[in-house]
Amino acid sequence: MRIAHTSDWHLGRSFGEVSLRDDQARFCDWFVKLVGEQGCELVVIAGDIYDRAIAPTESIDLFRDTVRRLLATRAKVVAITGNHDAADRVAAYSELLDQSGLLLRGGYDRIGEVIPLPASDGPLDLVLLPFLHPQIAPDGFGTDPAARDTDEHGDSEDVDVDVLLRRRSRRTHASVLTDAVALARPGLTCGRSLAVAHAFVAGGAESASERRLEVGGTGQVGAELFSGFSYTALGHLHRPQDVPVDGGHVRYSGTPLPYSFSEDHPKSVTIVDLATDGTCTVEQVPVPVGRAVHRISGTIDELLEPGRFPEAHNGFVQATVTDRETVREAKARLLDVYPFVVEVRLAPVADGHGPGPAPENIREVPPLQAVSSFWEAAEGSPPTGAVLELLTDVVATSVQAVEQ
Ligand SMILES: [Mn+2]
Repeated sequence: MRIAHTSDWHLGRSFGEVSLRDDQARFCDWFVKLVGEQGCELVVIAGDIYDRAIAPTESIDLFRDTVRRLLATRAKVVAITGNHDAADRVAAYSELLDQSGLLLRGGYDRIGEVIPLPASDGPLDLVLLPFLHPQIAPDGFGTDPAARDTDEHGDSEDVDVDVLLRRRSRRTHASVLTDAVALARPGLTCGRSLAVAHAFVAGGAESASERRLEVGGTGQVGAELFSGFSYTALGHLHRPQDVPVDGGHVRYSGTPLPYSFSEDHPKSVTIVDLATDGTCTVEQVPVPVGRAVHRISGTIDELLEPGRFPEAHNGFVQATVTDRETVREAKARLLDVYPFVVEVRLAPVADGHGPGPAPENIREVPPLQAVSSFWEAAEGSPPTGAVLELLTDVVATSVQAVEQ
């Protein structure tokens, strides 16, 4: 059977001040066509359907119309919620939607469920693992049983509030997801299985635009959690990539469009051919719509020179302006050449005469030298000529005023 795997649509997102509505709609058009042309039986959207918990109505409309058109190609659609989605809103009607061919899951309600999916070439066991927030897990979920026994001192009938709170605070993304997978495993019967999850699996490469699950790596889960599933369709990381694991194929499809300047890699969706014995082949299909991201750097004259950065004219641009003098209206001027310049950074290049080593005691630095160092750090070169005269004057006057 053939599966189209995608994730992190982030419908409703903007790039800087530029709305991505039209690009996202164009992606959806292209994707529906691809699914039809490729004869995909199943479409997988692995979380972060929307960018925000309260999605704009135009994004909700776009998702509904896209799903309707996907179902019209006779594919089934499975989607889970990610950390950006409000699980209880997005998955509110999941029971009713099952009848339509859209299997949508969010939150803890249906964890442990294995959905038997009859494909044209045989059965498939489907396990949907939406993003699970550890702190809202049901009691007893995601808690190490050994720790639970110590907490309770053998008395499981009467657990006090402190114990419950302690237990709750000990939960992690790994612990709740481990429990979720463990609940589902006994239901796997047919030898071909697909897991869909939204998580930061250890070994994956991050971009700048994923909202961190936790600080300091505790949000990560081990890839071995998914070993034994024929294919694991992941969402969360925005770069398309395989995650190495023994016994199975674990993969991030990445986003359909770049959502930060760190995402200068080509965007794609993944087409998976999953054989009845569970072996799979994977093809990355480039997404032909949307704007690429470009980081360009130079003096304002270099940046404005026609044909200097031709590939950047149509893309989202982060421009670093390296002039040592102040550049006025940099963004407005750059907009003439790069209509989608989103970010302008002023980073004057120093001329090699650095401010010298930091003094041991800042109070020993003569005031004029301190001001000159600051000027050089801000402007890229030490003050000279009229500027130096003016600064000398101002410093002398100020010193006099302080001493009086
Ligand atoms: Mn995301």
